[in-house]
Amino acid sequence: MKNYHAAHQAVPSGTLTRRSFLKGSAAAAAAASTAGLVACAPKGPEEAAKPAVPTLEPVDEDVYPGSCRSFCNGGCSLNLHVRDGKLVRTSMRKLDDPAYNRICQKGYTHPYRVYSSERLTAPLKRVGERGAGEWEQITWDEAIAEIAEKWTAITDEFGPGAMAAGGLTGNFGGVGGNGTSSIYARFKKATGMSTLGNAVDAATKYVCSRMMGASYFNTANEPKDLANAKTIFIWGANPAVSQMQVMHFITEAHMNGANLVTIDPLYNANAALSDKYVPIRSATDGALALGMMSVILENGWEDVDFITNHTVAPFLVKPDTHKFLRLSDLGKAEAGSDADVPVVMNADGTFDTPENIANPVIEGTAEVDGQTVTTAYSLLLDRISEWPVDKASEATGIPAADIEELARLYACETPSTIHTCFGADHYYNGHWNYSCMVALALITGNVGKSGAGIGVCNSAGTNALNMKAVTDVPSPVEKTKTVLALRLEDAIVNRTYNDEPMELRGMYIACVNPVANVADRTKTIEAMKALDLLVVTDMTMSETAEYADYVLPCCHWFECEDLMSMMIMHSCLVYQAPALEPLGESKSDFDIIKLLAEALGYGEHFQFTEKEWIEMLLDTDDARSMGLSYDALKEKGSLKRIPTDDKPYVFAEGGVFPTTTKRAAFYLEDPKASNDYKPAWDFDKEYLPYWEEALEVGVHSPARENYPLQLISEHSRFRTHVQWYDVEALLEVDAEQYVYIGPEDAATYGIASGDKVKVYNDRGYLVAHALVRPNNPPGILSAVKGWTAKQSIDGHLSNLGTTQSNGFCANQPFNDCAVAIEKA
Ligand SMILES: Nc1nc2c(c(=O)[nH]1)N[C@H]1C(S)=C(S)[C@@H](COP(=O)(O)OP(=O)(O)OC[C@H]3O[C@@H](n4cnc5c(=O)[nH]c(N)nc54)[C@H](O)[C@@H]3O)O[C@H]1N2
Ligand SMILES: Nc1nc2c(c(=O)[nH]1)N[C@H]1C(S)=C(S)[C@@H](COP(=O)(O)OP(=O)(O)OC[C@H]3O[C@@H](n4cnc5c(=O)[nH]c(N)nc54)[C@H](O)[C@@H]3O)O[C@H]1N2
Ligand SMILES: [Mo]
Repeated sequence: MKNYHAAHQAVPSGTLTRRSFLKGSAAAAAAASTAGLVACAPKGPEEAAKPAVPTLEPVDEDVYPGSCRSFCNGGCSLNLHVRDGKLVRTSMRKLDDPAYNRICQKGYTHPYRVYSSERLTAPLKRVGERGAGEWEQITWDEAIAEIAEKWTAITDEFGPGAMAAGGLTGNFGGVGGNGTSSIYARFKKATGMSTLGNAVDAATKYVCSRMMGASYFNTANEPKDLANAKTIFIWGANPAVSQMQVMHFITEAHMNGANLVTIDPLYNANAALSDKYVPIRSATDGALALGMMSVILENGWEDVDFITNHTVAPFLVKPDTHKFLRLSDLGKAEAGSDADVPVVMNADGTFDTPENIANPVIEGTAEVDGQTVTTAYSLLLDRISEWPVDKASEATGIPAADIEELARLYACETPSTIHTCFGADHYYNGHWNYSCMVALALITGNVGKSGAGIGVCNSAGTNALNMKAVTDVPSPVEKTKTVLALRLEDAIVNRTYNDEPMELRGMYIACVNPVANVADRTKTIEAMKALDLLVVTDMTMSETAEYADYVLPCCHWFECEDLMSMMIMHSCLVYQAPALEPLGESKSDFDIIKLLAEALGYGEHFQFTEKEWIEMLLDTDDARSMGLSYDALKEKGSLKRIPTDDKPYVFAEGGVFPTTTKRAAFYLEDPKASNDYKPAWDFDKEYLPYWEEALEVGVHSPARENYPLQLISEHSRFRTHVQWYDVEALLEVDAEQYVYIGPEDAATYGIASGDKVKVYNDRGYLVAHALVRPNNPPGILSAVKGWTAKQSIDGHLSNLGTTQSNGFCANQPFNDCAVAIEKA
């Protein structure tokens, strides 16, 4: 194994003083101007007479369609250029929708990954202590037989749920990867395994779906629809890094006159491009949205028609149960029946269903059966009235006049889009932040139309895929269990979950790397060590594989056939041809699952080829109507899967939401937690948009006493999480992980660029070189995640995060992380 730690220490880092920088830049400028002169000099006759550059002999190469499958959400289509069976380069392959034709530096550097010296080429069995790095090479037959024997011993004693399956961003392929339509999903059902619930990015999706009724990642319009926005708020996202394909549309919209605002505690590339940068105090986004709503209502900028006809505003809330008044309360339907819909009130005080009352009352109360019912909108107005602009200003650190201007822009210069991802999500109060932001979108009618929206798009909009391929298999359990990654210590070490005994004895891990990514890494490692059986399938020796009993080598994405179907940044299905032979003895995940299924006694349910799997998935009327077939995909490489011609997909178009009432809900009559882990749930905070401070980094947090600084994790421009860590070309431009610190904090703590610093709290530490940069305001450190322990000087970024999470939402609060810093 290579040790990049040694390599990067040789790189002179952060030693640039202002003086040497000036000297260097003067020299560079001189060189540039000389070069410029040469290039621009008029050509003399001799120059002009020179023969043209000789044309190159055409090379004999095959070009296959490929799909980049990590979950950066890009889902790019690639051409794989293969000579003599070797991948020599990758290039952009045109997508079926040309609006999305672009790839990134990661897509261009795959040959480095395919032929990385880090690739695993044979099955390995642990021979030393867990994590000691002592392995014996074994055959596939031995590996599968031994794993199956140990697996069966566990499930025979403790039941099918004692084995759990993990998967996340490694490969979102819909055939052999971790996509919802993959053979892995069928395997989980067939075996009755538990699922390792990753608890990442949970707040945004949970709130957007509970308020607007969509599934995971599916409440924004198709990215190219950003062209139709008049105002775009980049609010809790870093598209310049983490949604690179979308950044193109944001930039283009801005060049065509759209207002662009970035709301972020850190100054970054999005902020530099924007008309207005709003440095917000971390995790106070909910308070900002509430303050903006106050301003909007004071000025009458709300969209009354949208509120009345497309939200729950006119529904009447019963004080005792928090539920809506329904036909059954009026004796006109059987309680709980489909006909028992919420009623609204007419100006004359009568009640009926919304279809029968054209302009229902949205504000006020009424007496029904001796109790006072209140419209949901009045309850929202009460909540907003708790947040006058001055209070919001105090909470967020944003001047009141700026909040007023943000409110005006967002509500008046419409349609407005909130481009968000997980910036305000990765906090204990993440879902409350988003509950207020979604309410803001709803009261201004900035959802359900072109140029508007909030959330992340999966461009799903269709039922193109036949999920029977996944679900049509018997399961030994009634319902599979989910074990939150946040609760591994409970489940594995303490053997309790939800205050009940729990037996989680083994794990099968593919496409995920919990040791590197789950908060509080020390606890994750303890949990991995306490398992009876840990099997990891990966391309390289991940930090989780280091603790495994068996490591199975999977092939690279281009060495097997697949279909990328879960797309966020474009609208196409992307085909992967099996362009290369699997390296060494590596096998596709598809084949590995089939081998395991066979050995565990489920083989009869896994008798498919990749081609047959894709054909099963595309066996739907939607797919046929859009011409989606295996042969067409193979020929073109990608096919559009949105039946809207050239019109971009718009979520909840016309204000028709995929909820039972078809309305968006800023009031929830029956708030449900995102998970079944039941610590004390506080329902009072869940009915209406709500905000309170973050757990550790809130200004009043007790954690601040010992740990006065916040640590924000940045995602890497050059990696998707850990993937691409072994690409030498990228390591040349991105040689090490820094701790970024603002000039004020650097002065306070006596830290200069290039100093080795230790960032720490009770949970652990990270040692890295500091880089002083003005992007970081006082009180906020940041570091890019995705660097492996071996690439770090000492410690790990994931040592620092807390697993204390909001019970209702169960998201990992990566940025709700209080730390201190000192020179190491
Ligand atoms: N401190 C901190 N921690 C964080 C975050 C943060 O901001 N700060 N962000 C969090 C977020 S948002 C996320 S989504 C998670 C991501 O966490 P993970 O999904 O665990 O990310 P990776 O470490 O890249 O792990 C993916 C693994 O899949 C492997 N892999 C790739 N392709 C294949 C394949 O075809 N087959 C198999 N079997 N394996 C494959 C890769 O080699 C890699 O080891 O991290 C979270 N962790
Ligand atoms: N190149 C690349 N692309 C990726 C990934 C990757 O690792 N590399 N990971 C993928 C994955 S799994 C995910 S989840 C997405 C993540 O996509 P994003 O959510 O866009 O993730 P980040 O790049 O961390 O950007 C979050 C932004 O929110 C800001 N922020 C932090 N705290 C707050 C806050 O309290 N309020 C506000 N308003 N802003 C805040 C941060 O400074 C940062 O600029 O990216 C995906 N795309
Ligand atoms: Mo993520």
